[in-house]
Amino acid sequence: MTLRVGVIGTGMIGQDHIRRLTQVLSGVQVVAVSDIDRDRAKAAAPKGAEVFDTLQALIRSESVQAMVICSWGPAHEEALLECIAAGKPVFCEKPLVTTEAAALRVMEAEVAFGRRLVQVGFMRRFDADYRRLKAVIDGGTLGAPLLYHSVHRNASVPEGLYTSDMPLNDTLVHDADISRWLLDDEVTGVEVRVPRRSSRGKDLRDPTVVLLHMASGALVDVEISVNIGYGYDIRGEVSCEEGVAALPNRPAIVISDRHGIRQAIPEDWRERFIEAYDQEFREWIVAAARGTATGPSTWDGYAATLIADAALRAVESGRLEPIRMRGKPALYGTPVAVAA
Ligand code: NAD
Ligand code: ISE
Repeated sequence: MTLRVGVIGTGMIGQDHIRRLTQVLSGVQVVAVSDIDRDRAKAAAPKGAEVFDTLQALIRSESVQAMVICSWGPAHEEALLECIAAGKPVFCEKPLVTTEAAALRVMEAEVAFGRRLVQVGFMRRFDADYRRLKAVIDGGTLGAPLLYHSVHRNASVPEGLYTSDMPLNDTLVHDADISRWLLDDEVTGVEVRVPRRSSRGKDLRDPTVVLLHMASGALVDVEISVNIGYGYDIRGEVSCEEGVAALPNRPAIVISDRHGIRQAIPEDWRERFIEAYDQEFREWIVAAARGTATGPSTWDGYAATLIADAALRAVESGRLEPIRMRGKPALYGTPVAVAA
C-alpha cells in the first residue's frame, strides 16, 4: 500500500522532506502541497501533486491520508487541530507549537480522539549514534547518569528571520528533548547565562548557556551557538557514576595536506542528520499507514514548549525558573518519577 501524504509549508525543510518522501523512501507518495506562498508551493510540488490554497481544504481532501507540517512554529497549532479533527496521522516539525496554551489544546484534542496521531520532528531520537548512546546508558553498566553536556552549534542562521528568542524557543528544544529521552527524565527547572556576545551574531543573544535541572537530580548543560561559522557541530557526553559515554565524531574522509590532518564538518542540519530524518520518516510511514503515530509525541512537544518558555523567563530573571507539568495522560505512557 502507498501512503498518500499532504505537505503544508514548502520552505527549507519542507522541500527537503518532499525530496526524501519522493526520491528516498518507499511506500509513500506526496499527493498535495500548500504554502501561504503559492508560488513556492507550486515550485516544490512533485509531478502530479495538487496545490491547495488553504490548509483546511488540503487536510480534508479525500486524496490525503496523512499530513506533514513544515510551516513556521506559530502556524502549527491550527494545522494540528484540523488533522486531529479529520482523524489523520500527522508528522509535525518541531516545535510542536510555541505556547503552553496551544500545546494543551493540541493534547486535549488528541486525548479526546483517543489514539495517538501526532509525531513531532525531534529527529535526533532516530540518529544511529544517539540510539547507541542511549543503549549504553539504559544498559546500566556505567551506573546512573549524573551530568549531560550538550553542544549545539550552527554555522549561521538566517538573518532577519531568526530572532533573539530563537536560540531558546527554536534551537534549544532539540537539546531539551534529547536530554529527556537519553536520561529518561523530566526537566523541573531551567537557568540561562549569557556570556560575552559573538560579534558575528550582531543583535542576537549568542551564545547562550542553559542549565536544565532534571527530576532525578541530574544536571544538563547546553551550549547554544548559532553563528559559529565553521560548520554544524553537534556533541553530547554523559557522565555517569562508573564512566563516561560520548557521541562519536561523525565519520568523514580524512584529508592530509599542507594545512595538516583534517576531517570535514557538516554544513548544516540537513547534512548532519540526513539518515536520522530518513529513519524518522520510515517509522512514521509504518505507523501512519496503521492510522496512528509513534516516536516523539504531543507530550514531548508540550514538555519542550514548557522548557523553552522557562528558558525565556530565566534569561530575563537571571534565576532558576521552575517547570510544572500537567499530569501525564495515559495515551503518552508512564510518568517519570521525581527524586525525593
Ligand atoms: P522556512 O521559512 O524555510 O519555511 C517555512 C514555510 O512555511 C514557508 O514557505 C512559509 O511560507 C510557510 N508557511 C508559514 N506559515 C504558513 C501557513 N500558515 N500555512 C502554510 N504555509 C505556511 O522555514 P524552515 O526552516 O523550513 O522551518 C519550518 C519548520 O521546520 C519550523 O518549525 C522549524 O523549526 C522546523 N525545522 C526543523 C528542523 C529540524 O532539524 N528538525 C530544521 C529546520 C527547520
Ligand atoms: C532549526 O530549526 C533546527 O531545527 C536545527 O536542527 C537547529 O540546529 C537550528 O538551530 C534550528 O534553527
